[in-house]
Amino acid sequence: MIQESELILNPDGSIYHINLRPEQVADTVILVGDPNRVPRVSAYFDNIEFSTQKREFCTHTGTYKGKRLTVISTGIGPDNIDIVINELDALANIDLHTRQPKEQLTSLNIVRFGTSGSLQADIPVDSFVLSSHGLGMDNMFHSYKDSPKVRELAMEEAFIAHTGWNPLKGRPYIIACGQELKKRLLTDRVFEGITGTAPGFYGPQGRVLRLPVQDPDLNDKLHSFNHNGHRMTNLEMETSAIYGLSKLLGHQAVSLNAIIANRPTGTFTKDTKKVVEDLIVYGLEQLAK
Ligand code: R1P
Repeated sequence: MIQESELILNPDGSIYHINLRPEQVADTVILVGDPNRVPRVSAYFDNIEFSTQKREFCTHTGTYKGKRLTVISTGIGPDNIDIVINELDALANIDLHTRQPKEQLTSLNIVRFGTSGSLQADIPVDSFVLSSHGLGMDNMFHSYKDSPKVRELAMEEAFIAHTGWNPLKGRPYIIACGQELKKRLLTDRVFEGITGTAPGFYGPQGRVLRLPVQDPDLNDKLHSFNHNGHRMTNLEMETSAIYGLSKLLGHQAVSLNAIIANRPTGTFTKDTKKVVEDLIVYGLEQLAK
């Protein structure tokens, strides 16, 4: 039995942070960073059967073209992903009354509709990237004992050697996306590659405002990393954590990102709203097929 201090429930029986009960969540879950993006996704739903918000975790559940979907905001960063994925899994796979894992486990489909910066000049602003892999520079996933079982260890070694990675920042980890779900979401419209997940927006992604960074050449090294034909395409702050926890827990996960900045060319989209809207429409269409 999982103790009350470990699996925390609110007085209404909902799980602690995301504030949801099991029946309020669909088997296909869309993750977005910004809580304001949730109503922009659910605006396309046929109906919204349930909505709630606690802190940065805003949720709408409904149907799109007859398919039941939940969209939930994670806020920013891998630490929030630890909360959201563990709590979504608990709703699906732990009996909240007996506080025991269920015998029959449910595999969720988890899709991120995010925003991101491109690391390649030929992946321009306003394009989409599907993350073949998440490359975590954030350390969160190392807290889980079985993490080596799902990581791409050879690719990690190549990345560490290529970048001369400073061990003070922990060991980067790499996880592949859910291959079944990828088949539904990858088309000619979308670039594919390794997505770097950083534990911050400025220094950890090589942005210098007033503070110099530990490795000023890191983004160039990310740009030039290529392992067996897999190159790094973009940087954001959630994908590796989503991929790692989903894979350990038996869920399929894919991250789709709208490219709003191009780091090599120093450009930023003229219309963030439009490219995000386009990604929402694209992702929903592919999920409904
Ligand atoms: C940083 O501005 C945030 O935007 C990106 C990053 O991953 C980070 O969460 O994604 P979202 O727009 O999905 O939040």
